[in-house]
Amino acid sequence: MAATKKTTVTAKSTAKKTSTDKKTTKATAKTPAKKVSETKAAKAPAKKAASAKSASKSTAKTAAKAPAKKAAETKAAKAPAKKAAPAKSASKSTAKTASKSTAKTAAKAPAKKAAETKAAKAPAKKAAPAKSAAKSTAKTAAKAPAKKAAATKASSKTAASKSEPKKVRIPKAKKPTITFDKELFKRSVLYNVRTLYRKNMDEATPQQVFQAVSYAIKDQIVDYWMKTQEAYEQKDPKTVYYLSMEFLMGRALGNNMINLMAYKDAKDALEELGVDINIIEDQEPDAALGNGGLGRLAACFLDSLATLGYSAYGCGIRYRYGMFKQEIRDGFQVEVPDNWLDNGNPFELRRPEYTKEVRFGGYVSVRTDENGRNHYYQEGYQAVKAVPYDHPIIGYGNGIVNTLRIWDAEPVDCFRLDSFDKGDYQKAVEQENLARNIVEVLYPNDNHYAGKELRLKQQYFFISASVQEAVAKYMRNHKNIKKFYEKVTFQLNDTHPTVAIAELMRILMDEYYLTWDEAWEVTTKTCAYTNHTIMAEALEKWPIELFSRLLPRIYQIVEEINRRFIREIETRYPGNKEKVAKMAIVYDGQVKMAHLAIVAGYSVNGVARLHTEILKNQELRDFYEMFPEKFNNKTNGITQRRFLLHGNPLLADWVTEHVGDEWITDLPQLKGLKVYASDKKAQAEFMNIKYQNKVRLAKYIKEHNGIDVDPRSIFDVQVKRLHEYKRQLLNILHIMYLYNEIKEHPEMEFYPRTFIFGAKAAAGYRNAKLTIKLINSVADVVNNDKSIDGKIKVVFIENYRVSNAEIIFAAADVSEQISTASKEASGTGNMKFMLNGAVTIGTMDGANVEIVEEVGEDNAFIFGLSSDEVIRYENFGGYDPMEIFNNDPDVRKVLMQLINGTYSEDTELFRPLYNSLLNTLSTSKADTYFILKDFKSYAAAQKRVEEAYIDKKRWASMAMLNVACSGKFTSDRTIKQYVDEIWKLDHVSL
Ligand code: NBG
Repeated sequence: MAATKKTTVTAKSTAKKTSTDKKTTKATAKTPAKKVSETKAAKAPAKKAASAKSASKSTAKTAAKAPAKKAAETKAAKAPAKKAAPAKSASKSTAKTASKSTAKTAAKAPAKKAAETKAAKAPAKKAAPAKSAAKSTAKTAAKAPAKKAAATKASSKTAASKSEPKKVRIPKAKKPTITFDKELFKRSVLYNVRTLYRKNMDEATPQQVFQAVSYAIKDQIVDYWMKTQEAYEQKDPKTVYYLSMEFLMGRALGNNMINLMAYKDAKDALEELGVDINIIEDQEPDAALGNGGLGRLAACFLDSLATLGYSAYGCGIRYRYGMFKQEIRDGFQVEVPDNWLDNGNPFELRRPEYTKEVRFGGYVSVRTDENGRNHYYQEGYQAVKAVPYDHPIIGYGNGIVNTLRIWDAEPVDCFRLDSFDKGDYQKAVEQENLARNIVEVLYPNDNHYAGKELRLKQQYFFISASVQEAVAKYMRNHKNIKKFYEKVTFQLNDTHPTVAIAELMRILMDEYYLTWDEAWEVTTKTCAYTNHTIMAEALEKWPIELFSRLLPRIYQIVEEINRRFIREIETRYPGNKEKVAKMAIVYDGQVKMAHLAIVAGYSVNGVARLHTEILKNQELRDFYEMFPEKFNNKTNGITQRRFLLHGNPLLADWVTEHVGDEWITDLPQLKGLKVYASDKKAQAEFMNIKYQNKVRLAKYIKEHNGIDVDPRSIFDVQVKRLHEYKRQLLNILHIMYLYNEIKEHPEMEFYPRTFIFGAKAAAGYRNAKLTIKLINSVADVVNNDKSIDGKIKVVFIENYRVSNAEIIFAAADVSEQISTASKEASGTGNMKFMLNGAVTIGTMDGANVEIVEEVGEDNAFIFGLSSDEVIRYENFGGYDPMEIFNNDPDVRKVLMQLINGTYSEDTELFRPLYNSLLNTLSTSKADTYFILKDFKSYAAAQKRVEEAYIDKKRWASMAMLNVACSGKFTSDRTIKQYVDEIWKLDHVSL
């Protein structure tokens, strides 16, 4: 049956319309010829192509690059053997060259080289950090506890099986498939500095050296990238497209070197060139194309997919400005644009040959063919060109290089004034503006739906391009579009990419002429949905008016999906109007994206066990009742390659010395550390490493905040997005309370503490921004009060992001995970802290529940209402914060200090926070997040933290057990579960 009989969107004359297909072909065919820069890019050697665009920006820095073409040619001629190979034959010669150069190095190599080559041949586990593997002490150490480890195995097994119904086996890399040529790398760096900047090493700025180093690394990546794609062509594995508005990648250089197993070699090489690798890494701006956990999860997933050897694309948007740069002025957050592409991006590759056209607005016209089938055409639309940029995603030590493909927008046609009549002129300007605006900036909202028109445009823009390309790629190698789902699966990262469902239906019906039922079968076997929140304000609901105006054909399809779904509800629950009202996709003037994703998705998953249970029993109860088989849990995870191996090299080496290096790709190996938790020597070593990391962070804080902190104090850290439900306010109110206590009882025992915060607030989120100001105001008072003898320090780290997070996690003693129970879907920071040996103080929320289950209640500090209690209060009432205010003098004192000038001369400044807790204005519910309710139990838990810390042995043991028990929380485990239970991908090795 054809899509819909009823054309709800104005169907105007169809006479003018030729075929849609023709138009697309024409547009694409025109494209390359016109774009000068594209042609240039295409001609330039691979490496240059990427920077072609930025190189053309003539700044002083790039002046040296200016004669790009010539430079490139000369370079090719002079370049070291490997590079000289002409671009075309490069792929063929890759294998040869690679093995040749290894052989050559080995032949030349004196003792040290030989050892490296040997290491390279040895099984993955030995090769990793060549140095430490070679240390015989390491070996003995690794062997020693083996027996003991076996003893603890039984008990740990039970713990694991409690939380993990199915044991996840992660395939191990059999042998290292990659080599890194250090000498070639050095030559390449020197060469790049010369050709890019006409400088010698000693003249180049750190930024220039960073560029040169990155291009040298990219050279070594490209061979593997091509080999991987060749292997995928041959083996034709099923591919997952991870569709996400956000990829919070952070920096690429260090991570790429780590995953090439080249970090230590590169570090030595740079040292030999007189350069400190840390300074070079610090030159790279974070790719902050995400807000928080959701975007960082996507980045960790890409790392794991490549490491485990699965064919995967990340698909997203190449925002010109990612997450804003946060500056703190006078204690307030100020948002500064983050021009992350300013110096060009050495790792990206522009791929104009995969350009797609995306259409907005206009109207749909219908034409019936001779067989009586309706055909739908979008007309009078505005179009924009989607041009992909590819970023390599390197698997750890296995030679697999997947792709993160992010789309840039360009105007469809170049501006040719002469050929435009008035109407065309107007349209051309509008299309130019559309292209300029659409990818301009990431909306800085975390867990919050803002309903902006441009946001919906962004969503459809990258989804249409990604789905078009996925279909086109499939059709290049397969004949039968009806079997698309056998080779392709789309994972929708939250509801943001949900238009993919209707877009796939559109392509299948309008371009491949499948019937509705055929298209529906393919679509519902292709799309799967992950829910990341139950926060009501985060749910995406688009007004019909906006949705249908912007995406007329897509809206028709959504309406038809809705019509059929309502019929299904009515069959199942005859006469039950309430069900329809609650479950319909289009209702009350709104398009509900979560409902669409659930109805069309073959899988619906939450991101931690508790969260999934809440979805099934509360938020999505009706849907669970109707489609129980779709619901499943995938507890989040994080990549240990970035958050331990790269972020905490001291601990990483220590761990390797004790349990070998298999943990890098098999994190549960860390359980071998359990036997050391009570070993005096190991405890001392471990705590010394923590101390070194605290010194490193203290130095960072001194440099960036000008505050002196004592690395011997307890580092108590809360870093995450600022949101009321995450309750940074609870933390700072408690600090105010402690400060009062110390002032009132100067003689009281108090172990010095440094409270560290880091958080960005959404630009328009008043209470969140005010909380930042409050933290800084308390810091001002407390840090400068000589009378408390430095017992408390409060630090707000400016511009919290992935790169400084790595340093912060490594240095933390205490991990603050204090969200209102039921509100934090999972959390992933909690896992990064745990992996780095911080002990959690937290509520039974999100993945905290599973963390406590792994590490044991004795090794965490749990407090506060349970999720059931919170939900009960929410549904049935019974909580009045005023009662606590009236009866608890400590709480009352702290709250009064918000409005009595203690922390601000302007006594009205913090009034909104005060009001949010007590609702003196009766405008909204008081203390929505149960801060006062949990205050006392939080304070008691903090007291227990202090007692535990004073007992050095106990603390060391707790911290070490946290590391030892963190194995479950690797994103490798999460991805393996997605692969086995949802996506059913085929494993590929090179
Ligand atoms: C966030 C949750 C976190 C969770 C991440 C990743 C959104 C909408 N959700 O608890 O708040 O860890 O997703 O799943 O950003």
